[in-house]
Amino acid sequence: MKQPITIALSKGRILKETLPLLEQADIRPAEDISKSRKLIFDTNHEHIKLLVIRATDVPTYVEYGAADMGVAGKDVLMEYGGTALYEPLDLNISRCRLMTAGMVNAEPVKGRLKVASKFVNVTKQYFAEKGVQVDIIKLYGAMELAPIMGLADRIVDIVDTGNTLRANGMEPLELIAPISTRLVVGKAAMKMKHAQIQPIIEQLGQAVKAEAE
Ligand code: PRT
Ligand code: MG
Repeated sequence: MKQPITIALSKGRILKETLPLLEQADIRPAEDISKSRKLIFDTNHEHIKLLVIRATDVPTYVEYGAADMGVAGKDVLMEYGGTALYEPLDLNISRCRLMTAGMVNAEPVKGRLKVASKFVNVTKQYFAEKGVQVDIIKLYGAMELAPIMGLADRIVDIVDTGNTLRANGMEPLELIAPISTRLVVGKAAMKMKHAQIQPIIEQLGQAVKAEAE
């Protein structure tokens, strides 16, 4: 009997790009995830189950062993922090950049810089490493609104084409990190379920390579 493996997937845009990679690695959900309200899915392998959860919850499930492996954006993993997860594979999907941004033609800031973001840990670390003192304002969405309304001088957010920033009179300023989606594995799972996990990592690695060609 194979040991059971649970893979936690980030729903939303990452999920759409993850499913074709899983398919190439011969892992297929037993039913159409997009047409279901379920959170747990059987697959074509009796021992493999998929969870479909919020991206920010993926590292938590994997760290505590409630899932053995997971798929999440590097931005989410950086914000989660810690060393509890192995990151054996860059899936090379949902690529984007984590950046600072501000209003075009902004007045020079007097006093401490106010920075709005949902990535408060990453923001804190980035400005601390630069030796810049900032006040960080936690938001849960629509970061672009904060400088327009005078809530913050800068934001830290995901940028892809830059269209969202431009549409709101803003511009990208500094690159914090290039972002892509990663496969993560829990430390306990890697040890206890290595025989089941290693082939999945290898097959996903092949799928990523095939995509790049
Ligand atoms: O919706 P929810 O709050 O649950 O989560 P979410 O919006 O973070 O999830 P989702 O499905 O949007 O996926 C987010 C993950 O996809 C991130 O963690 C990144 O790893 C990755 N990713 C890749 C992106 C983008 N590209 C992206 N463009 N995540 C968000 N965006 C947003 C960005 O926040 C901004 O509003 O798109 C806008 C910028 O895009 P451009 O093209 O206008 O620059
Ligand atoms: Mg979203």
